[in-house]
Amino acid sequence: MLDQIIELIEQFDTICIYRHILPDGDAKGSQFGMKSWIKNKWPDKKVVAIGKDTPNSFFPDCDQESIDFSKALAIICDTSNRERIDGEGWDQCAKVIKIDHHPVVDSYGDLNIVDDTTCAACEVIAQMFMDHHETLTLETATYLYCGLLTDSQKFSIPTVSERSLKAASYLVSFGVDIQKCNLKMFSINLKEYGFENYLRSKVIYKDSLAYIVVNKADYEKYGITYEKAKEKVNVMANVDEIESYVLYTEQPEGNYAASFRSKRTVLNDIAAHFGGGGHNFASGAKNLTLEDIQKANQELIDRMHESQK
Ligand SMILES: [Mn+2]
Repeated sequence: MLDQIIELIEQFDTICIYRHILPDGDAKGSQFGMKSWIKNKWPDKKVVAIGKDTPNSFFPDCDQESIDFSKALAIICDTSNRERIDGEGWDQCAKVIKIDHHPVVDSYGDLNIVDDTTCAACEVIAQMFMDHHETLTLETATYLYCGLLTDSQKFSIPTVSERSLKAASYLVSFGVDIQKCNLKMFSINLKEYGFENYLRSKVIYKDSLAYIVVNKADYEKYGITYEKAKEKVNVMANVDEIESYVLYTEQPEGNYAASFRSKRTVLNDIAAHFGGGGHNFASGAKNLTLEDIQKANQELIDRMHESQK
């Protein structure tokens, strides 16, 4: 598969690399991992990372260059459907490669490399590099490792396999500083720590479901952005009595974004009922009303009852 990517890269002088909106560690890790790999292997090519910058102390900013998209190759990482692609111009590019690990809903690429048995787009990329015996720079390996680390939630979710750990080991063989990556990806400041404690105090339990409804005024009081607040669903993770958990975050324009998580219960079809989607055990939806929240909670409880039968 890497051969096909290499063949396409060699046909173009400009390569635009995209990721999904509201990028997480895997989105940025796969984007900047690919950018750094291409830049190192083909130093004369113009390689641009495209997307709206979000504050992050680790990954670089995107590039602000004018591009003739019609003569460019687009590589789109970690993005299941075209609506979630961050940035413009990809659909004007001469060829499009999709590299992803979400269940297939939209094969928008000319070349689609998707493996939904992996836990990260960074894992898909690392597997290809490993199978191809690529020698990576420390920078490339570090970006990919950071993405794999975040999407696998520190190698703890059901999709983590022997292959994931082999990919991690391959990346680490290029000198990745494991502790530094862990701190860069998971350290929080005191403000966020206070907000997490506030969220924990707001948890509502119903059967094996836990959920939090957080309003704009609540996160703003802690100086937390909507994007950051939305990531905090994991304050309900790793509790024996909680099988499924949801964070409902009020959107700046009103209504709520839902982040659905579970240990072993498939939930992404429930997210789909509310216009969203994602992975089996980690999915999301937007624009839920307070009434939708009640409905979603009931569907989750019913699903857990069904799966216990
Ligand atoms: Mn991902």
